[in-house]
Amino acid sequence: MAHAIVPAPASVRPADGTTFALRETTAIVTADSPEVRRVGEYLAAALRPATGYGLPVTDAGPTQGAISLQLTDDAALGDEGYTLRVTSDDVTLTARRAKGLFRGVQSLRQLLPGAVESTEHQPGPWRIPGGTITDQPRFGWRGASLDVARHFFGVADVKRYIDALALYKINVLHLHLTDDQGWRVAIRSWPELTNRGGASQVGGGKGGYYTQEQYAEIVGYARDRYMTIVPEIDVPGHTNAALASYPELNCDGKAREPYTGMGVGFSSLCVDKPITYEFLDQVLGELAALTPGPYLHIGGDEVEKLTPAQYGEFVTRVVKIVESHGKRAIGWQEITGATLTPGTVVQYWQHQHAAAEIVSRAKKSGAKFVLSPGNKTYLDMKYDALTRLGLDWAGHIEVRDAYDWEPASLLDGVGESDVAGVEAPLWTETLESFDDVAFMAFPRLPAVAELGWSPRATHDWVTFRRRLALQAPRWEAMSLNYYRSPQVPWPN
Ligand code: TNX
Repeated sequence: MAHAIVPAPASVRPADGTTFALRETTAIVTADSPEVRRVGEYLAAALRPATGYGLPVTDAGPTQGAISLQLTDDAALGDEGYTLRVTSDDVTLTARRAKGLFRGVQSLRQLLPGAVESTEHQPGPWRIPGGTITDQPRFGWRGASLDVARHFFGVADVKRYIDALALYKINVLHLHLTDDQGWRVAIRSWPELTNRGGASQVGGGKGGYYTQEQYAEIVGYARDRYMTIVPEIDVPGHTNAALASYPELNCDGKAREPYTGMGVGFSSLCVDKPITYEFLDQVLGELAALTPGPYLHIGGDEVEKLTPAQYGEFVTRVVKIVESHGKRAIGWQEITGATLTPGTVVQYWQHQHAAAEIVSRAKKSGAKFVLSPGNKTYLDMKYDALTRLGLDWAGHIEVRDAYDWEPASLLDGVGESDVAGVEAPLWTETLESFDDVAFMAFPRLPAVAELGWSPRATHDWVTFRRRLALQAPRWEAMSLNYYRSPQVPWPN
């Protein structure tokens, strides 16, 4: 299997027996555009350490013998599509936008031996199989989320996760920034949120938070990889960290104690107090100003302390606050209990709940779905009974479970055009290190990434697991922890 790319490209035409070999003298030639040149530099930086080659990036040299990155006006490729042509003489990557070239570069990386990801010099040879790939995504939202509230993960860890996600053409990173156990992004008008609310985590460790500069650094790092950050401020529940930081946010005016357990559903903002809405306006306003992406995630899940009417009114108001700051709202499926505006996105997660009402209410308001079914996409679920990390409320999720489902027929009444995309959440109640995160995400994250990117016609477990198996040498070269599922024919 020469073209072992994940997610599967829309079309691969191999030229059997033909290969292009990277050499000492290979150049990367780009279109005369600063953005395209940056993609060329990204490719060169990815390949230099292991190959030891100079791989000069130039916008002038001959394309003969080179890897060339060019722009085309072929509208059929869309914004993220690309064509990758490999002959024995040269490699030509074309797209309408730099973004498409960036996605194509990920395919190119995967056509090289996995050892190319090593940060140390490797022997090679560095052959790329010949042929033509034409590719573009099925869905525009191919997300992963990371809970930095239950356990805090610093900027370096988030960047590492972004790099691993980019390889699988993920284009949304949803950061769960606040929860009962911690508030992880500094808000200048409410400094105690992080001073007090950011100072612990599940199990009682010291927690942490991002300064606004650090948050901006994450946003910029993601943007350089054509990935949108969607920040989540989870309200009205999951708010103990805020309630512990400011007594005035509580209905009884008394600050709560910091929480370091793993329970859910016990906290709520005080929906009757005007200060609650001033608070939200200022928090969401600061976050909107720091976030170039179009969405703010308002959570809305698992509220046990409010009546349905109180909840509905509250969420309706918060959606308006988000829009007053020029953003669109996304929330967990429970937000269908509010009056939503068109352009709002509903994130489906709880497969045990009757979906019919959620679907009809979302569709009535013109909202689209991001699909994160708990029993398929929750990367924090154990793989099987023996998995040391993770939870099991949605069941065990082996690699095949994460892969074998179809987004356009998951929910009755929700077809292809109602689906914005898919997202794989990673909750971190039981995860303390980057190695823990990677172990739960790999290899299931690539399975969900493929459902988001690849056309339905390519869906096939037997070929998927073979392509997936060939990612392992790459993960080893990247020192990326992963679960050696018995369902996957790993190469060694
Ligand atoms: C449910 S998913 C939650 C999270 C937990 C997760 C653990 C969702 C909207 N809420 O608060 O961390 O389960 O799997």
